[in-house]
Amino acid sequence: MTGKKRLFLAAVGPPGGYSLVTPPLGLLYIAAHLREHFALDIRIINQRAAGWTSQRLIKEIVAFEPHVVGLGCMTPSAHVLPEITQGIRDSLPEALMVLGGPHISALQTAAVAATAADIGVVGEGEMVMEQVMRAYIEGGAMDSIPGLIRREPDGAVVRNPGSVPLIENLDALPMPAYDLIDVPTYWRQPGMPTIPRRNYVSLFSSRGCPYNCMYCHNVFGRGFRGHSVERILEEIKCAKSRYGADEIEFVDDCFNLDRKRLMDYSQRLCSEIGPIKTAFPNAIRADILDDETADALTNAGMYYTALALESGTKRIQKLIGKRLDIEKFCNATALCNERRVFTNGFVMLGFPTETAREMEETIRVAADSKLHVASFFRVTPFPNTALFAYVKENAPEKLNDVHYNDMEYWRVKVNLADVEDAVLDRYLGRAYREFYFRPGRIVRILRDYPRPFLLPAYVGMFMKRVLRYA
Ligand code: B12
Ligand code: SF4
Repeated sequence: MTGKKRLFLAAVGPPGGYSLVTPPLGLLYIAAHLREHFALDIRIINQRAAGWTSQRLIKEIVAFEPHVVGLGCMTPSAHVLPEITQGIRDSLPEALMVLGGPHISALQTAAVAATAADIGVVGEGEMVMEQVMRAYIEGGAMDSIPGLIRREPDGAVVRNPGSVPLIENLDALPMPAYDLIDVPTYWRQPGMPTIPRRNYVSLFSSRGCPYNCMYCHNVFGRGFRGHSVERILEEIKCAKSRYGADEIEFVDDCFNLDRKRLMDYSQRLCSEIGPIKTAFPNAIRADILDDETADALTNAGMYYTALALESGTKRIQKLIGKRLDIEKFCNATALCNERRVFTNGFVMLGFPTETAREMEETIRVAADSKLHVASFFRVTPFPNTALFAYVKENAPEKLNDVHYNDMEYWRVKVNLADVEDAVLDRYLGRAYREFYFRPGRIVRILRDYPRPFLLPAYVGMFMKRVLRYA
């Protein structure tokens, strides 16, 4: 085959409901890598950012007449994959259709079999997509690509033996292809921090996490691999100069795991570029944040961070494999509070075997901490996690209530805990009331919320959430 090939990459996610939108970093990394190796005409669409229905997405893909279509998605959006892949197949019978992303990594062959796609990629996509494109363009065999999921001529979906090694040197990957999306589109949409209108670019500065939380999807393995400080600074310079961003947002699994990298980064950012507004809606593990690293990050521009508590009891921390030091967590909230860094806590209620008393303790720890705001989630087991395996083995009947087709995850009614459904509901409501109805907290929110003039909208949103459970 000769000439430029057309590649359409889409992050699948129907609009509506729980519609947070962030740049599709996975696709941006893949596109950047592929165009270094092949002559390609690439189009990238984030379905939710575009606000397109599945039918509209199919129409746009078909109109582009791609040789290869790559679709990525998370499990709560996967229910639209059969319709989308069939729609593409009907109009473009020759196109090679590849699926990837967290949902395919979780459900693997079953995820591909449920669709009309040809191929599925588990885990990191850059190297495998390179091999797939090479085989497609040069006429090579897909069955020799290690770990690739593929549909055989008789329709059976199989997985090739072997697995693809993780990318050790992340800096060898080109910078995510932000030039292929309209960056300001993301500034106007609700993102991860509950702070609207931020001119930001997302960075994924490391892959992999050594912790072992039982509800987590291990997309990037347990070994921590970081981009160099040099590379992070290069991405920040580019975000500022090419896209006009004045803020960055780290969405790593654990940015502060490598203390030396963190300290070097903060020091060099300040001396070589200057501090930049920085949000960590993910990426900071609270019990390894100390005075020195909190200072370094604040000096470098950190003004917002999420800190995940999940449970306030030692027993549940051990059970779920997070093993967070609760005292150090509380200390980290105080460190951020002293530095006026707005903190958002993530808390989960309803772990398997969790008792009412343990939920009370978790709510107390969160409410007594110096977190500014918090979200209390109902524990939901996702396939191919240790949590899912645990529930399947110990209380399989509880999985009957789990469905993933609803983006409004707070409507999911699963209850894995050792309490009646009504009791879990009550605690979810009580958590918000106990957390928010404290004068000290309200004063701190008013003092530190990064966009004071947008605070009424924020408060309204949270009140709705409280009332939903009340
Ligand atoms: C930012 C983020 C979000 C953003 C949107 C992310 C986005 N733009 O895609 C928002 C806030 C909307 C979000 C929401 C949710 N998220 Co989220 N999120 C993340 C986070 C923190 C970073 C994503 C990211 O940018 N990663 C960096 C890029 C480089 O990685 P990547 O996207 O996975 O892409 C690589 C591979 O997956 C693959 N790949 C990806 N797409 C494609 C496509 C093709 C064709 C191919 C071949 C390969 C491929 O190659 C890429 C490069 O190596 C991840 C954690 C993580 N470690 O990734 C969780 C994560 C993706 N989220 C997760 C979950 C559970 C959720 C929620 C369900 C949470 C909730 N309870 O509501 C919702 C679901 C929303 C929905 N309706 O689908 C899980 C995924 C579980 C699953 N089975 O799908 C993750 C992995 C967290 C975890 N460790 O468990 N999330
Ligand atoms: S700390 Fe985060 S990324 Fe690491 S295992 Fe736990 S949930 Fe997953």
